[in-house]
Amino acid sequence: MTATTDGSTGDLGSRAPSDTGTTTTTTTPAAPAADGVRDLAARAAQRSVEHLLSRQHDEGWWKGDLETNVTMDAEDLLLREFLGVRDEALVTAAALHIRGAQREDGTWATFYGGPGELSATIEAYVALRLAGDAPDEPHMARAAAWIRGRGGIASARVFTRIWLALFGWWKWDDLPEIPPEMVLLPKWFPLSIYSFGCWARQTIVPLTVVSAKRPVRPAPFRLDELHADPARPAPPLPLAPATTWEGAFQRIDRALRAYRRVAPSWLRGTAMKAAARWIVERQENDGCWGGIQPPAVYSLIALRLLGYDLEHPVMRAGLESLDRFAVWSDDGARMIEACQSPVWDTCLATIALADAGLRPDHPALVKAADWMLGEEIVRPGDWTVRRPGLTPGGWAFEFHNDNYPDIDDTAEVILALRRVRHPHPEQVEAAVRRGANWTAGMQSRDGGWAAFDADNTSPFPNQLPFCDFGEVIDPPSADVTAHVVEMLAHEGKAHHPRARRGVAWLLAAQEPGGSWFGRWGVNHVYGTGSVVPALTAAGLPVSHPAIRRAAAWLVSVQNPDGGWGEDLRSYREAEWVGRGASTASQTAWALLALLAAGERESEAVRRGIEWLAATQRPDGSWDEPHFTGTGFPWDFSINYHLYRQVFPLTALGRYVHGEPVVGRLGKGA
Ligand code: R19
Repeated sequence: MTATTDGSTGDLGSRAPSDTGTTTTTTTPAAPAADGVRDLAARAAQRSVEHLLSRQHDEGWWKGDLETNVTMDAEDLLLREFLGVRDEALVTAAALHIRGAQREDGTWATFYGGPGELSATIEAYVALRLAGDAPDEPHMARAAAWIRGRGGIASARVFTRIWLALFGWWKWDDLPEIPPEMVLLPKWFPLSIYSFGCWARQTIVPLTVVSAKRPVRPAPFRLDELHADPARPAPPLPLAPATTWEGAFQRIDRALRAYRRVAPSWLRGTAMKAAARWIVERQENDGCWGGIQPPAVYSLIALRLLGYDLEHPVMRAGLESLDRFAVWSDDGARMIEACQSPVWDTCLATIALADAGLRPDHPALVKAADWMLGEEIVRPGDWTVRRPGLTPGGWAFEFHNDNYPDIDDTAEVILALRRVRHPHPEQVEAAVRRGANWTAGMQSRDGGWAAFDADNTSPFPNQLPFCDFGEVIDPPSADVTAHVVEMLAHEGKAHHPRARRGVAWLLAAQEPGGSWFGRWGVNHVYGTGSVVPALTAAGLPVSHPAIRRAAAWLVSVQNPDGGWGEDLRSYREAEWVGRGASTASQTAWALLALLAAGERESEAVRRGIEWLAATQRPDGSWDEPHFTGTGFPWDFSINYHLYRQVFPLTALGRYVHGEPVVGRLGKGA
């Protein structure tokens, strides 16, 4: 650990509050009455800075655990069982984690405090049976009874039923078709693999092979207890009218089943070879696929079915990479991360520390900048399908994901690099220029920005009966568009037509209540916390009606305790929008918006700051059991363990020192 704090308060106070006015937002000097709160905030920020510095890795990066749900752990065990590489120590450690996450009613949820979730509960139950837990043990019997009450395996998502089909616990015939010939469709064709979001594409390509091969490994036990009524199978669902999309796609699925029996073997063979090539070409140099766990597990199964043995370098590297998604805790439990967030955590931590007043040439910031510079991706990826002429230059979220740099990370890394005074400014300048240019070029036709692709907005993938879980396309979102607009503004490009179209996109996306939807964070508090600072950085006056409505909305949903929180149920039920138990990260997002909106002296901000100070632990950290990150709205939620540290620090820093100055360390500074 670097822990390069020099321990002096001077470090934090290097920017006097009086010189922190920005070129685009007004910051009022602290009123005398607020001085007590300012001192409180400054002390909380100081403790937080020290905590964050102590958690920087020697190589310059930060990485908090990325906690999701037990389907990751269950699928890891199922994969090893399927491939025949079961390891007793791993099974024991994973089972310990899975058992620890079960709730009183026998279920597993997919986020803290969430309702029992059928597919997760089935997968966790099966994993525990693999680990040797017997069906008549009370915790297992409770789970099985609950599963049966919800319709049993037949009611689970497609992914879960595929896992079960691999062991003969479900029939392949009762799964939607997903033909490998899809891989051969031209890039412009509806339902080409490039019409899917990159995470779905990387998952679906290997799954086409798996579903064509329909492998069944003999199961080590039966799972009769998970069927609602084994004697009476559920009647087939009636077809929707052929004139509806749903009905049309149901008929396509039927046609594909018929096709399966007559598919010319040369075509199938060609398609599977193309799929294998596509998969192998996309393996990252550390052995993983796309830096995320789901494509890796299915790619390993697909390649195994295509004849790759376990000793093949591709398979060995793939299996070894899976071990790096494991987080071990002191009690011997092993949790699998869906994905790892070092680039995201590092740029957010850099911004937090800089906005808290850490000297721009502080060794910790220079080290972080050096590490980020080394992570720049300068080779083309799958995004070139939609933007063939664009020069590469961007950042991914993970350690290894060169094929899929993302727009969100690239924008935030640029915002972070610009806050550091680097000994080689020309290096920073060149990387930032490439990144800003690439990001601008990834704008979608409608003026917004998505996470990984441009114009990934086809309505067809969502209609496939196969796609019943999460998001399968990557359309522009308010949070990513906001981060890009903020970055372009800080690069002095607020008047560039692309930035102006981005601003117009954001203004049009504001909800009637004044908030913005949060695609990659929970939920409207995240959207609004992202958009307001972007709009003011882009030059909108704080008196603009959109900013006023946003600020009023935030004030209206502040909790009586002074914090903000938004329950994940907000993705489903309108009455939860903006409502939920206060959390550190969500309180910080609301404060970032209110501070950008010129509300520094307001009662709402003062109470929010006091909430952050009061809930901080003595070591400078915050606790946050609630999941405030979003993988897919409602279906896949993330607890980013560093969010609770970086966002409160950013908010406290901006409260004490004012808004970041646009282009402060920009060109030549
Ligand atoms: C902002 C930065 N971001 C824009 C990047 C956030 C990355 C979040 C982590 C993603 O991890 C994943 C991705 C995909 C899956 C899936 C999955 C679901 C459906 C299909 Br079809 C394919 C895959 C399951 O778990 C995942 C985790 C914050």
